[in-house]
Amino acid sequence: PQTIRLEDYRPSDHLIDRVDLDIRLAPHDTRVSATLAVRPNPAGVPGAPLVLDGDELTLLGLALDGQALPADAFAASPGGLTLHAPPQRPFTLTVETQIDPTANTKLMGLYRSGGVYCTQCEADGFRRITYFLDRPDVLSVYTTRIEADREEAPVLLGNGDPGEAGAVPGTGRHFAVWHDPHPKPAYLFALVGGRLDRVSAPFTTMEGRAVTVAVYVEPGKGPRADYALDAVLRSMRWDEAAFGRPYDLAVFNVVAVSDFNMGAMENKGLNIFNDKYVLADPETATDTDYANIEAVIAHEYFHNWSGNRVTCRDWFQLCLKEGLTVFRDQEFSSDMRSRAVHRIGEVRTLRARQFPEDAGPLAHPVRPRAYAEINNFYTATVYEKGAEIVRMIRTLLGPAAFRAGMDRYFSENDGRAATVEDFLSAFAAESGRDLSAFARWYERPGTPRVSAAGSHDAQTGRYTLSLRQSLPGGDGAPLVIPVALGLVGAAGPLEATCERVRDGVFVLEAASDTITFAGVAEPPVPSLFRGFSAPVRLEMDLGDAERLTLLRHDTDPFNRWQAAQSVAMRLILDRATARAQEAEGAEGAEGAEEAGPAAAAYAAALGAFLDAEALADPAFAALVLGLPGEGDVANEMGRDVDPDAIHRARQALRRHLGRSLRGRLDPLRAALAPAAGAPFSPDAASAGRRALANAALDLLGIADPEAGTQAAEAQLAAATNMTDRLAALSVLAQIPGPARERALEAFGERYADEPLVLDKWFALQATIPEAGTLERIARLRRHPAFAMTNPNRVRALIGSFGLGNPTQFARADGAGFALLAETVEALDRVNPQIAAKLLTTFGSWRMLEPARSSRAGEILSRMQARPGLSRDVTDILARTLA
Ligand code: HT7
Ligand code: ZN
Repeated sequence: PQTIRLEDYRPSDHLIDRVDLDIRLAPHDTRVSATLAVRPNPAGVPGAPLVLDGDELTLLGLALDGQALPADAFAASPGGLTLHAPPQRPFTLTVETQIDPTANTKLMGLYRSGGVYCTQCEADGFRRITYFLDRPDVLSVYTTRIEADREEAPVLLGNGDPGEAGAVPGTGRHFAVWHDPHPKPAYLFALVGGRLDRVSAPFTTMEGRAVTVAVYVEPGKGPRADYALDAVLRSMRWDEAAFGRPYDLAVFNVVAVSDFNMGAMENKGLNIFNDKYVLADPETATDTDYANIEAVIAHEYFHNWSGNRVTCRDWFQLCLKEGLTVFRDQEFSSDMRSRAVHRIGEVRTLRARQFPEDAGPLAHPVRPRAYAEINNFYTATVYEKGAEIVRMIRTLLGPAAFRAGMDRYFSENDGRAATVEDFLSAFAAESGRDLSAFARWYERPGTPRVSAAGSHDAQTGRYTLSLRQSLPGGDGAPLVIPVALGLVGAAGPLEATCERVRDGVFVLEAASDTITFAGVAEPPVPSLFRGFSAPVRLEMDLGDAERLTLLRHDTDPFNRWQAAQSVAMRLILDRATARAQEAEGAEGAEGAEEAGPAAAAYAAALGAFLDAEALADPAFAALVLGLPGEGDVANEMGRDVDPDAIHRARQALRRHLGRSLRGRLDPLRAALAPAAGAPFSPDAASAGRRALANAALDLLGIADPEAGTQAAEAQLAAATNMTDRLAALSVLAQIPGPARERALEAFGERYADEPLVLDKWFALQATIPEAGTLERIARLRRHPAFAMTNPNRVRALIGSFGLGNPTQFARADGAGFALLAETVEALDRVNPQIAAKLLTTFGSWRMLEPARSSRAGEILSRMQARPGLSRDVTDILARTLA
């Protein structure tokens, strides 16, 4: 496939100021009439042909200034339309196309989901509706007339504000006109037509504008949209308070559809959502679902400024809107919930998704320099590492200069298609700082390592800390790394001074540097990268006792959690590598799991922590109790990974922890249980109590499977909400036997008509770390609710297997790889974007021990030899195998 490069960017030769669309919806034969007000771009090449993008379009008519064009004046194909010699003045072009929304299983452009017409135009879906300059730096004012059968689609929605609407006499059809006064790129275009229920609420902006906010869902599901509606209202108020950004239209509509390639889409005034991120009630949604809905609603709403009012010049600047908007939604969620708990969650996601991406063959800079298929660049690196870069800017500049820089960025670029340079220059102007070295964060792939070493001089009371940064494959120029830090003593935080530390932050700008603290009376434990102040890997030779001092006494909750994680990580790694060396002999030897003093000290520290703090902050306590995931351990190893050895080692530590804490688990669960008859609330405090109670149940399940089974069965029977029900089912799913099979079957029957709940059921079963899981998946693929055409189902059953079941996905016999590969090949014919995403589960294949990695390599190479693969899959395959 053709490679598109950042360095080749040049402005469009033409601009389109206005777009008038007339879209007549019909299941197989939708007609689109587009009238485009075109003019030559003064910044383009004079006399250039007009080259419009298209994708699978059928051209029915073409006129210039109302006159049909002679056949030799243009060339048209399903993939594009070229006017050889367009006028050198403004003109109108009217294009008629025909499309089939029902046949559109790629879910890009105009398609039908559960009988509802909807669109997805980012990144390049608008060209599947009509021929267009489908690039983000061509901004137009859109007026859209939508027409449909009134029975089939009583609700007709478009971008902007509603205008004229009414019947088309004598046809059973009706129409609605929508006008969006804000110029926008085509990727923000949207329409919806269908039978939908609506919940709504009024909102008045800080400027006094009256707005009607509405959420549209499948008929009968209105009550499940209340939480999402409330989340919109809270997002609107928060963006005013935190960033001074008001809403700018009379309506803000959100529509939930069941077939959607990603989470949601920020189309101007008409956000379209995967229904997973809208629908919630206690019976069907977990606390995680509620939190995700709040976050995704906020994210899409915040795009109204960071993405829509200020858009991207080209797709290389994707992080400009996505990284910034993730940062904004993370801040919102932190304000709505516990900041410390949320930060830990953000970092867990970053380490689980972005770090492996950055360490493998799909690594790329936050601002990539080249792509073959842009849809493959909606990645954890662009989104999550992009957000970390914004957070580092705030840490470096401080909150006041950061806010001033954001204000300047929005006002200088309002209505423009901007670049990363525009973003940085706003902060440079407000702070007076040169950010050119900092800009390297956008250009460098890979996770930097920072190694630290300290020494204490008891006589002078000085503590010297040396820091060294490295980035494998980098050009040597150092990154600018904010290191939030402090010193902790045996009995609590130490008051020490260092003139190079301002507001608790030292900025590491050189390859290595040394700083000295004065007034340090005792040997301190350094607490580095507090709050995870930079997306790096920290290497420091701290002992377990020092780490457990941080768990007890650090003032920074993130590093308290990190301390417990680091101790657990070392214990698992030691055991996993010892086991791998011992080879097969240790298999299943549960009796041989004598813990050793280090594991005992770890468990004792967690016990003391629980006694002192569990009930004061249950959400935080639940996180401290959690061990690093098997994927985290694999990433830490980096090479020769044997997932079975990691699994056994982690299970052994879990079991040891559970047995050590056994006496505390039942009282803890009892203390956290809600009062009888108390109503369910999804708020963070209630969710935190459920999280800790369920962490205790999980430990009970591994420490004492019999008692765990009984407790889980009782919880499953008595639960009043999906969080507790699913947690109980998850515990049972880990314990082979009839109780598990009974519970799974009953759950499947109970929720047979609830696809979003069945997704949890599919995912749970796909992640059972047992050899029989492959057979189970084969059975579930034949389940009536499973469909290759629905991305949520595929992600739940197959994606969860690839991402969440390392021992079975990376089975030594290659059967797990084969299952993934077969699914990717079949899916590629239906929905290449989702097929390519699924294929990225192979991203860490080179980290595996030689036998497993050669199996994976063979399977990938075999797939590469198949003819007819999509560009999406071809691109991921080529990069994965490179
Ligand atoms: N900006 C949105 C991206 C998106 C998307 C991209 C490719 C294919 C389908 C898609 N659906 C949504 C989502 C967001 O980050 O807000
Ligand atoms: Zn986004």
